[in-house]
Amino acid sequence: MSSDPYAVQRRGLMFVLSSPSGAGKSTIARAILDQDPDITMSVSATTRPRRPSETHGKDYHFIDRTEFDLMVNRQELLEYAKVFDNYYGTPAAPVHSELEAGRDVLFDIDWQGTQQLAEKAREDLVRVFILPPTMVELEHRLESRAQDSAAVVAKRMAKAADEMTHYAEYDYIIINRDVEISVVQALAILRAERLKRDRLIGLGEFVKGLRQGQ
Ligand SMILES: Nc1nc2c(ncn2[C@@H]2O[C@H](COP(=O)(O)OP(=O)(O)OP(=O)(O)O)[C@@H](O)[C@H]2O)c(=O)[nH]1
Ligand SMILES: [Mg+2]
Repeated sequence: MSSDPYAVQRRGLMFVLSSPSGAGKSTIARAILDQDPDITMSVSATTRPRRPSETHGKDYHFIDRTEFDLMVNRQELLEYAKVFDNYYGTPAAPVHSELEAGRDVLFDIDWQGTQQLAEKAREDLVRVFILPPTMVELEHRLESRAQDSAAVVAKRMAKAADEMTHYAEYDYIIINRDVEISVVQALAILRAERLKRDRLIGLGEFVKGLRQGQ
């Protein structure tokens, strides 16, 4: 942070991406992290088994149900929900330290978690919902991932239609026809939201300084 007494600083924001399974949320999230240095990923805790492609502590903190319940009881989670038979939750401490340092945090969480964050921190929250262009496209994407069994793909397809009904609880909608365009759109939302007057700290003093010729 600057030592300039009139410097304008900023509260960090919570940037949430949600979508039905396979709409491209994880790809967009990764691109945002690659292209913007001021946002970090919130690493969730989950009881879901780790996939071979995943790293503990990077993709998720893979924990068992007992540990998960302990975190809930100790109120260490900012939100949590059951998604597809497993529990997922956001550890609160890293989020708070990032926000306090004026950095933004990216969340890949479902609509249930987003509702809980909205109750706790509405003014710091920016909610983006990603929709697939068509259901046929969504099914193709789920099948081509090939990291889940056919039964799991079928279950996720069935749930996608339900999940999509929550679009109205979000601030922004991206229809992911072309992932490159979607990334540009997500970054545009992020960068515009950073400039919101309400997030800026010390603005009154800054303008006062300007008016005094500084
Ligand atoms: N509420 C909540 N949801 C989470 C959290 N972490 C992940 N999720 C959601 O749980 C769902 C399943 O995530 P995963 O098991 O990683 O599966 P995936 O293959 O990435 O599935 P999709 O991202 O839905 O395509 C996704 O919708 C995630 O957004 C969390 O901490 N809280
Ligand atoms: Mg995902």
